[in-house]
Amino acid sequence: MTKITITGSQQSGKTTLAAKLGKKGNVSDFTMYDFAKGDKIMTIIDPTGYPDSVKPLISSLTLSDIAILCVPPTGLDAYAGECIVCLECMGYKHGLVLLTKSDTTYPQATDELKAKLQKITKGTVLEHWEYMAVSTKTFEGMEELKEKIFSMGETIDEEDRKKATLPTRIIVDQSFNVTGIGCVVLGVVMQGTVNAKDKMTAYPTRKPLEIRSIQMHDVDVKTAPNGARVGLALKGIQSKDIDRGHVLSLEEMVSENLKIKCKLSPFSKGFNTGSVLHVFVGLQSSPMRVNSIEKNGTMVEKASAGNEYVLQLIGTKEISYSQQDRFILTDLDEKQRFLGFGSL
Ligand SMILES: Nc1nc2c(ncn2[C@@H]2O[C@H](COP(=O)(O)OP(=O)(O)OP(=O)(O)O)[C@@H](O)[C@H]2O)c(=O)[nH]1
Ligand SMILES: [Mg+2]
Repeated sequence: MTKITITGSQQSGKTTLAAKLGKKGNVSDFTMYDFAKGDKIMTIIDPTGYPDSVKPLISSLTLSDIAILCVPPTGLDAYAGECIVCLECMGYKHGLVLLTKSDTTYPQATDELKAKLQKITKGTVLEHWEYMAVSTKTFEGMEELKEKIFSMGETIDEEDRKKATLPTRIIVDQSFNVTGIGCVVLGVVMQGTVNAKDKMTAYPTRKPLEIRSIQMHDVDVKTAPNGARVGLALKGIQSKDIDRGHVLSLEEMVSENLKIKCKLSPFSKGFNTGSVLHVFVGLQSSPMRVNSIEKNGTMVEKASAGNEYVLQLIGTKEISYSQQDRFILTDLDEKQRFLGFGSL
């Protein structure tokens, strides 16, 4: 079960591509498209609320395994540049660069664009991503693209199997009430395995619950592995008490404030003590004030591009996280909004 986020330049054919790959399903500030044929199942996410907001981009990528960066013959725009910084901050492992609208250009120009992009992305997570030329008009490259996604999906499933015995964590992206069933949530098993009758807790609210039943792509199952997109009917909790971003887990840390080690992107403007950042973890986010910045044990006033610091951040909203989570730091007032990332 492969989950893919489509990012890239504006008007590069992202939405057209998503609609060609799957059937339109759930719509919010990101739109899901589903494809299922035998055991080949994929969900394609189009973060339509981006670039207005960075949240749908981070959320879609968090819920996915593969990122696709679409670049049309006209090249990268500022938003595709920002998507690259985002992928770099997230340490995104699997992805593809698609040279879209190939029907409107020539093979030589496509090769030149590829060489240019490879130069720009050298030293980033995109460095070893494969390039493919596609057209949703002539269908050039579309079959190869699907095959590529499924073969990458097999590698990812293999990696997921290794994480199946870790403590179960599920990120919720939707919750609603179904008459006669009660609270139902949709989300992704990020780690471990979920079974019917499991007792878990919703974080950051710390509300206990029980898994009543599980569905994967509308089919009832008793258990769902790491990597699966699931629908869960829950017992002991009401849909008003659980929301997008909540984590179902056995144990998470919960706090309003954070002390994290962080690395700033070379493409950020940096920030000062007293600045207000928007910190993302999973599908949660919180505005936080920079209380202190420490560099090699010494307090400093400013954090600058490319460097590492220890930050003390003060927030007013509880967020939940665990030891291995990555925090994404953003400044929503800047043109390029991604500042860097942090860890505990
Ligand atoms: N010639 C050609 N046109 C395409 C192709 N794919 C998309 N288009 C056209 O390009 C325009 C933009 O397509 P969208 O799919 O909306 O692109 P998008 O990246 O989702 O656009 P935004 O969400 O606004 O950034 C539309 O007019 C499409 O019909 C293609 O492969 N070839
Ligand atoms: Mg679009």
